[in-house]
Amino acid sequence: MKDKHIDKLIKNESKRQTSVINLIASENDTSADVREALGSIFVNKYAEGYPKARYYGGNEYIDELEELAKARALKLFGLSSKTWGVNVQPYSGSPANLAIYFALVSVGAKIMGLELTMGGHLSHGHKVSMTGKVWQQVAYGVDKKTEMLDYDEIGRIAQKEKPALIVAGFTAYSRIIDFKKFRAIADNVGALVLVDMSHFAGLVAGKAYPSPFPYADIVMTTTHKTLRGPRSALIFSKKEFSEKIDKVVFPGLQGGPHANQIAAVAVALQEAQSPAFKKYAKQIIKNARALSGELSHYGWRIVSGGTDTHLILLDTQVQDISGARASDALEEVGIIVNKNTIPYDTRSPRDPSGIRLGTADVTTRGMREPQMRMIAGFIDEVLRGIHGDVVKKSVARLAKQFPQQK
Ligand code: DSN
Repeated sequence: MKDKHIDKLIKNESKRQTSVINLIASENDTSADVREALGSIFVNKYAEGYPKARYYGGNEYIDELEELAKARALKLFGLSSKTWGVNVQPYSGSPANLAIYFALVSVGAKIMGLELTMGGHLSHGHKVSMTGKVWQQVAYGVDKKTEMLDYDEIGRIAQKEKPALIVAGFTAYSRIIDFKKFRAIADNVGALVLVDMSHFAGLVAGKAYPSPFPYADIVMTTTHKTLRGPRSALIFSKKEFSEKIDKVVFPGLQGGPHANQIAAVAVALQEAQSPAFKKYAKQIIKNARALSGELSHYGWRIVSGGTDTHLILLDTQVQDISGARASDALEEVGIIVNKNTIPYDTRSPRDPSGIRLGTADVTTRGMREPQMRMIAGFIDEVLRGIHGDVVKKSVARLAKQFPQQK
């Protein structure tokens, strides 16, 4: 690359990524093919509109690309184009959720979503997000004792508040979601069900987690978490809602689609159809359970007592360590996590009581249960403030043994 400064930054970031153990639950390690498509010549092209209805000439290959991406998306989740539509143009998850609400929920109406500090997402109606300013959020929580969803309570809140739309699917909830119960709760009050499967889409694709499609009206997913694609988003919707959603995505909210991003998503969707990806999805969960089990064995408290996904919430406050301190201490030795609130947190989101861990990236790099047990040991030692230098060397050694995808 001629730009030496940017070239250096790319090389430094590449070195950083290969030399750490990345446990950020929303990140993954893309294939070289995904990155090649993302950096392809498609980046040069404007294609406002949809296939065969563009506002610019020269879109024959982009039309083919977008149709292919849509077909692959539907196929991956076993959907018929007769009953489901998919929009592959959203730039990312938050604008995708915004588009869904603008298309289907009247301004000022109620959106019901999991409270942010209990594992929800800003774009599920939180007051600091545009979604909480244009619409009213009705928040639900998790049960204080089990730290899991309490469907009776969610049903009671829905009955009282009569939301127009209920969001299921979260950023820091590690258990199986009963989509059928959400459907029944929504039907009782005439609400729509939006499943935000951004975190577990790859697990659904790999048949390692229940599919929300039989019960949802709309399913949104980002493509870069367990699905292992580039940063982007997809909106699946029952046919009756698709036209409205398409009109909000373009021209309502966005301009020209990022064709290079759509190309990279299409590559990831094809990769996710392979038998190897199914194995991968199952291994992510096995790894998360091994990591969580071993951390419990060392005496750490796992929120809700375990995990059914790629994600683990660890309560660090039980050992009198804040989430921020834990995250910083782990980063010192090359283990990358994020600080996270835990249900009924008494601390602030800037320095909460826990950390969130995820196994999507380390599983891509080929790590299995024995490595998860080693990592649990490293985390335990670092958080207890022992053997920092020794752990740092061990982390570097382990990371070197499991390089990123080529
Ligand atoms: N920021 C993402 C996450 O880390 O879960 C969600 O958008």
